[in-house]
Amino acid sequence: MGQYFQKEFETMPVEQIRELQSEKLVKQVKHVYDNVKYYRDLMDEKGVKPEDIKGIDDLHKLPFISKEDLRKSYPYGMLATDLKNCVRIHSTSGTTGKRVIAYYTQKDVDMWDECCARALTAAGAGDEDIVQVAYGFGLFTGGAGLNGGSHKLGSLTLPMSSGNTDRQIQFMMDLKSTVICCTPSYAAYIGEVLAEKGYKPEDNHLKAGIFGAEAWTEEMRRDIENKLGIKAYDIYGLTEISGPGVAFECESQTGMHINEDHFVAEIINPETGEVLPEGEKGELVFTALDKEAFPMLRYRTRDICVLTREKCSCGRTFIKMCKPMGRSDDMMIIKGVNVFPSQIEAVLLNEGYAPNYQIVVDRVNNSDTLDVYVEMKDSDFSDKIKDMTRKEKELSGAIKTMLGIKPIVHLVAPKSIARSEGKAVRVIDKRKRLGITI
Ligand code: DLL
Repeated sequence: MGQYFQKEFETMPVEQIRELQSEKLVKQVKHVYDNVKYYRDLMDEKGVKPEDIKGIDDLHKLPFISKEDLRKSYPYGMLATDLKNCVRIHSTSGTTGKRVIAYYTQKDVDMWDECCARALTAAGAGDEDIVQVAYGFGLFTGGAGLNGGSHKLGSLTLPMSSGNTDRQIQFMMDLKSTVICCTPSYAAYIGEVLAEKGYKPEDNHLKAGIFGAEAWTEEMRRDIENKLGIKAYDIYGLTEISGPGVAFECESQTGMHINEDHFVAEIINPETGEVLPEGEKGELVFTALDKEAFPMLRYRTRDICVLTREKCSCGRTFIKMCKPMGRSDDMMIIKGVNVFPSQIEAVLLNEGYAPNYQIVVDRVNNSDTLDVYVEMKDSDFSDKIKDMTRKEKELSGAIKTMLGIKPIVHLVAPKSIARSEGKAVRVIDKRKRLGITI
């Protein structure tokens, strides 16, 4: 294979990549300092001026941006250009339910689409392929990103969005899709439904799948590959840094190449902020070098990861990140949605419940489940099943409004949830038994 979408960048000698990054960083810092008051204040507070940043070796001098900063600067505080230059937004949920809104100029969208086209090309796609995009479309970046990448490549693009599995399968079979893009859990589910319908893996025309947005294991990779008869590739990204395609896997399936001509990655100690040497485990931090509208400098992803720069058999020179190994905050990803326990707690309090609750997350038949056990106050406790069921439904609806996903709520007797003497165990993530750590 050895196919590249933009060979000159993807195989650029490491020294040259660093020069390119340095050149871009100097310009980008000036752009941000001049146009984003919020970040200018952070720099001033730290006593750093744009002139202090002469290249990539000075990156560590810049202040970090955290999700909290994005929440504080909501909705326009991080915007670095006139709104009239922006052509699109995408969004993700934030810690207190306040969403992070990312803005894109046309140039930003083009750069992002190219990153996704690189990922598709690395998975063997080209203009003769039929790419079924079964990530969600809308505020989520999954659908739009892979859709844009597939267009850049000239593939025939099926903008299916997620869900409606019968229709997915009908299009996949009738139009002979060759590449599918969706979350790994949805891919596994599609595989199951195909088998239930009596299809064998060789009956479909798929050759590759591009799966990401949530944690998945090597076992799950093998399961999906067997069920669909394909090669399964990982893809990583986050809304703040553009979306999918920040990093992507090549045929060697040994970690994801970070698109280093656009993004600089660092690993830091999440407690101290100190930059760690290559090969050490810590929090992944990204600096976007080319973004015009929403230019993140040293954004703390909270993803725990390791970076390695080894010669790759695919010929790409970009550094590789391992699969994210967990998070340095308490964010969970459930059915592809970012969920913080504090969001659920906020709903409970708002609905008049005491904050005695437990969240149980699991993965059953390759699909995430969310159960919330909520203790009732003596005054609310009723022996009428009808009353209890109604209350459970109401609470489930209120949580769905906040998160976008519907939990099963179980109202339980007063004082029945174990009290803890230390940190309360609010979350039981049973997916850990499957090796899934996010
Ligand atoms: O999930 C972007 C995306 C869409 C990536 C489609 C890949 C495919 P957010 O909703 O902002 O963006 O969530 C970002 O998801 O910080 C990670 O914790 C997690 N994540 C993304 N990709 C992977 C992956 C999209 N391949 C957060 N493996 C990130 C594990 C992933 N976790």
